[in-house]
Amino acid sequence: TSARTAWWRQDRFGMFIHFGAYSQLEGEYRRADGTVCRDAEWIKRNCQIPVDEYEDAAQDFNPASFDAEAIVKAAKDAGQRYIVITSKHHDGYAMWPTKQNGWNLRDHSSFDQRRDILAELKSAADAAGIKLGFYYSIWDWHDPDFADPATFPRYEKRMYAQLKELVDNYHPALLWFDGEWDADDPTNRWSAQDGERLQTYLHGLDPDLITNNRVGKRRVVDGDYGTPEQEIPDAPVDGQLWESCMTLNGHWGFAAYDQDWKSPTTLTRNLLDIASRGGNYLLNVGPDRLGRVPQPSVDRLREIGSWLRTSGQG
Ligand code: FUL
Repeated sequence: TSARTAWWRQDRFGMFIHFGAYSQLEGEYRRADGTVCRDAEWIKRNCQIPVDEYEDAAQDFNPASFDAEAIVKAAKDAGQRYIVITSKHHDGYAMWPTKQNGWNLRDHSSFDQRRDILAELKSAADAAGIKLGFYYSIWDWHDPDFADPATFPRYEKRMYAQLKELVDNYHPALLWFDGEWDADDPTNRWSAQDGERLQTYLHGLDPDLITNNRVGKRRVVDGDYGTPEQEIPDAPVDGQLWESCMTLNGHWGFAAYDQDWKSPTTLTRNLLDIASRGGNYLLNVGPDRLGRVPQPSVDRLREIGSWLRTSGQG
């Protein structure tokens, strides 16, 4: 275990935030024939929303109520010590004013053009002594150069440029990669070597940057830690560091119809269970179209925090 991961190993408990253009739909896509298809951050693909319709929805996206200080406070009250927010999910929509394309919250939305939610979150987190990291999907459904092996190098160049923007402009402590798997997409050819090259590049930009294993092929040697999803492994694999990421209800992105919230008892037990096995716990919130964290999420975070405080762990 290296010095690089020292803070992360100590922090143990973090907040995941899934927020993007999909949040505008709040989990529901109404087709022209009146039928409704439901999903969260996967809604574009799983409900087969045509590109122009998805782009139209993003044009209306106006998360005016996004409140970085309130989010950081909710994390802090819960006993969470780091935050990882989606800077770009599989839909390719960038949540910062990237210069690599126009498919981003600054150039393709109804949001106040002076605002930058990643910058807001960074300064609120810094002020509270909370570390900030960014989720970044390698898989991209929107960029036309992604799916064709002949043009993939052009996509990859833009991806490197986007990551440089993120590192240089926001100084994240961690990058949480995703979407490296083959899924059912034969054009998704991200290889172990691609991952190693990216990792080397990132450490050239900032040697302290922590990355998860999805930067490569989820091998023990890929990135700094393993990423079990919605599960608590019995034991660490080969002594590898690990972090279980989990949802508070059944979805990562906001889904208005999903009111199936886990109980504070379950959530607190999960934290203890994970910590006792030497892992980290990354617990997700999905803000609504206006950028507000759902009240049931805030309530549960507060309950976990109050348990930690009364039991002397906080
Ligand atoms: C998965 C993604 O496909 C989900 O949308 C979510 O981001 C989860 C944390 O990782 O692989």
